[in-house]
Amino acid sequence: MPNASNMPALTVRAIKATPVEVPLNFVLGTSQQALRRVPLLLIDIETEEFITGRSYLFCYLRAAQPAIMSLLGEIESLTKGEKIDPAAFAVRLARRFTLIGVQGIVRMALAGFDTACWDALAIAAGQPLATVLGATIRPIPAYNSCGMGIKDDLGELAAEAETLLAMGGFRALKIRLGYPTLEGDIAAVRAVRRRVGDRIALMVDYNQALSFDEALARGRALDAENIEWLEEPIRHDDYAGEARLARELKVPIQIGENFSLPANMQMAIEFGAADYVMPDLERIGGVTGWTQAAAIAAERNLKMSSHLFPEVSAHLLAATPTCHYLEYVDWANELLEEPLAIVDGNAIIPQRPGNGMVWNKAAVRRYRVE
Ligand code: SMN
Ligand code: MG
Repeated sequence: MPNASNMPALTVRAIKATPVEVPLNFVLGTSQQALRRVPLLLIDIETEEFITGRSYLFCYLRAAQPAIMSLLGEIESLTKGEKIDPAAFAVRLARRFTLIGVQGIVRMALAGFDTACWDALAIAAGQPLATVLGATIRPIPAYNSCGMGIKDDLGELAAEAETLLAMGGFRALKIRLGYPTLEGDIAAVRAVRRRVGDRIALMVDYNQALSFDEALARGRALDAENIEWLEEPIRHDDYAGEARLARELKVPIQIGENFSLPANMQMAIEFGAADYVMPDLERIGGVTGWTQAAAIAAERNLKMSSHLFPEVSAHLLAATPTCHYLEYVDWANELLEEPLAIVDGNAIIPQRPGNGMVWNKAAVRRYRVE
């Protein structure tokens, strides 16, 4: 992991946060909720050296946007005038937020700040983020995670699968499960499989919908369906339950979008709760947290994928020894001057300095919320 002491010196001048809400091109019908629009928070860290670092957060709820903005204001007052050093900031800010706790929206604000700091450093170094992290730029295998929500009409689901695969030559996609019955889940998987053929990897995601017994029954049925992974079948923090499922089932258990900081991932791994892991940039602790998580996964030889934030995650997966799959979503495309490109099912890491994200001002104006 590079350290900021041998990186260009940059000084925090201001943190700007812009709340937007973007409509999704494909409704995301999870077992918990159908997402039609997503509230994002665009972050710009301005420096005395006139370099700006960028990141964005997914706020889940509109109500979380002003709360996270307010926390970023607090982070600004704690770092203004200081030299950007993400590892040192992480330690100092964690101490400053110990009493409220560094989970939930506090964690998201800290991760957004960390990620934008790394962008500024990489821009100042004149290198893509992946290169600054010591990686060689290469295409990153991706699956299309847009849409594929729970649908009454399985013909429509199969048709959506075809559309999504064609978007960038994808060879993998994720189906949201948690239909009222086991038979409903299997029917959905088979409808998609029949349409896309045997060579496409299909992941399935329950978003924590099942009890342990239901998960065991549905997992056994899925064992026969050639599934790439079974994601969050039960409560995300029931590590003992997930470990039993991982032992009983052939289909690999995938968790990680709810790991809050690398320590949480470490604990899950010690339980044997996961065959694969997929940390989320804003929950694992930004670029700093991700690189620590990648080292933990490498030590255990566990395949590691990403959750959302494909633009930054592509760089991070290039620097992840056990890199598995990038989760592709198109949510930020309209907001970016140059959206992440997918070619033959791989994410193409841009050669531009930094993480490559520059806001499209007209789109930001269009989707800005107050
Ligand atoms: C997911 C969770 C929350 C928002 C969007 C998508 C889902 C995933 O669990 O893994 O893509
Ligand atoms: Mg998921």
